[in-house]
Amino acid sequence: MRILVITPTYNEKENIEAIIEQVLAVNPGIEMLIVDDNSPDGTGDMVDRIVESNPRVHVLHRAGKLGLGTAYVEGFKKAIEMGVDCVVQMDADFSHHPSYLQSMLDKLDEADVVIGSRYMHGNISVVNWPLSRLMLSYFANIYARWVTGLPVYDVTGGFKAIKLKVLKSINLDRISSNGYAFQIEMNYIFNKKGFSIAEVPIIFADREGGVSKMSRKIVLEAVFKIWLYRFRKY
Ligand SMILES: Nc1nc2c(ncn2[C@@H]2O[C@H](COP(=O)(O)OP(=O)(O)OP(=O)(O)O)[C@@H](O)[C@H]2O)c(=O)[nH]1
Ligand SMILES: [Mg+2]
Repeated sequence: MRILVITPTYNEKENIEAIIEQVLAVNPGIEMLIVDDNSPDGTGDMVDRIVESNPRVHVLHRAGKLGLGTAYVEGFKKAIEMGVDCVVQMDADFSHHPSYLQSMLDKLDEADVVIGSRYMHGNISVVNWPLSRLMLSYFANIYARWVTGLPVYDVTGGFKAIKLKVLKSINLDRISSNGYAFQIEMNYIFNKKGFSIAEVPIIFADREGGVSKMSRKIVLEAVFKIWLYRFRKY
């Protein structure tokens, strides 16, 4: 199976080399696509150097910080072009640990989409986050589940394995959200199109190096935009 792990980056120079190395070590079928938004810290140049010596690593450079959602959409289009079998969405900062990749890929035998889940069966498996951040995420998740009615424990999580046939069936240009709401919107579309979604438990740890890109704008987008999905044509 040919797997493309897509990782958007913005100022991840402290994590990028290690994450690439550890992801590729999981399984020889894995390739990586880094979507870098012209990170001022030079992450993109570091990735260029890795790409030169490693044919399993690919990169897309964008002109500036255009958001996580559009980075993934460009990555998905590239995955379709490459003709891989599935993609994995993964952050660069080790919150999504490479050690869970294989169990998520294995679970694709049973479902079209697999979410690495922080909140299964009422458990909370998040470590090292300040309580305020955990509360925000936990209640955002309950709220998003309530609004969308999605049968998923971790609706806002960004660690996902997705079969290519799922992405091919979606009009990627119709996706309207960019921050955390992007994760919810994607799940909404998967569910609406009748694809099966499974979850496997992960322990989510706070980022290892670098700084957070969380913003009020991203939270507000999620709070309001998710009401609109049911009225959209996908
Ligand atoms: N290409 C691109 N990547 C982004 C952008 N915003 C965030 N990222 C990357 O997306 C991944 C997840 O970012 P977020 O969860 O939004 O923010 P974060 O900085 O990880 O925040 P924490 O959850 O506190 O770690 C990381 O690998 C970031 O480098 C963006 O606008 N463009
Ligand atoms: Mg993070």
